[in-house]
Amino acid sequence: TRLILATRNAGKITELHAILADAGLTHDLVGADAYPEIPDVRETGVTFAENALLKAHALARATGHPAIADDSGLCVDVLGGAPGIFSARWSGTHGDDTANLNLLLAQLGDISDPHRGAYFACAAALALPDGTERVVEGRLEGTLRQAPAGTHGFGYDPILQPDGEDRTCAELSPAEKNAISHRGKAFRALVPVVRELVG
Ligand code: ITT
Ligand code: NA
Repeated sequence: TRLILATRNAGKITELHAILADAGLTHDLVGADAYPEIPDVRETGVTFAENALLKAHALARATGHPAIADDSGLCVDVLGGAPGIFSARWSGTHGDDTANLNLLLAQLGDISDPHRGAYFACAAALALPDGTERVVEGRLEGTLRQAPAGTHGFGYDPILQPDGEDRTCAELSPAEKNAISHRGKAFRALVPVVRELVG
C-alpha cells in the first residue's frame, strides 16, 4: 500500500524511513516531493498536533492515498516554550537551520546550565482520504549547550543534550537518536494505528 510522507524536510525523511522500517512497516513510502503539483500546506495551527493534521489531510485529500505527517520543534523552558511551532522559521527564513540555531543561542546568552532546560516535541499524524484522522505525540527532554557540537541529524540537534546523555543529539548516531527521540516515540506509537486503519 502506498503511504504518503507529507513532509519536504530531508532530515525528517531520513529519520522516518529508518524509524518506520525498524518498526516493521512495509508500506511504499512516497514523499511529498513526488507530487510537485500539490502546493505547500499553510501551517495555520497553533499546536504541533493541529499542524501535523493539516499537512496529513492536505496530502491525503490531494493524492487519494493515506498520508502521515510530522510537525515538530524545540520548546525552551526559559522562553515559555518558544520557538515551539515556529522552530523552522525562528530566524525569519524557513528551514535555515544554522540561522535558527544561532539566533536561539544568542537569545539565551550565558544563562547558566540549570536554566537551559528544553525539549523536542513531535506530533505524528495519520489522515485517510475519507477524513479519518489520528495524531500522537512524543517528546525528548534535555538541556541546551552554550555552543553547538556534532555533525549528525539536523536543525537544533547540535545544541540539545538529552537528559542522561553527555553528548548532543548531533553526536549520537542516527540509530541512537531514533531510539530515544521525540520523532521515534511518536511514530512508533503511530505504527499500530497505521496497521489498524490502513492495513
Ligand atoms: P515539513 O513541514 O515539510 O515537514 P518543516 O521543516 O517545515 O518541514 P516543521 O514545521 O515541523 O517542519 O519544523 C520543524 C523544525 O523543528 C525543524 O526545521 C527543526 O529546526 C526543528 N526540529 C524538529 N525536529 C528536530 C530534530 O529531530 N532535531 C533537531 N531539530 C528539529
Ligand atoms: Na511547523
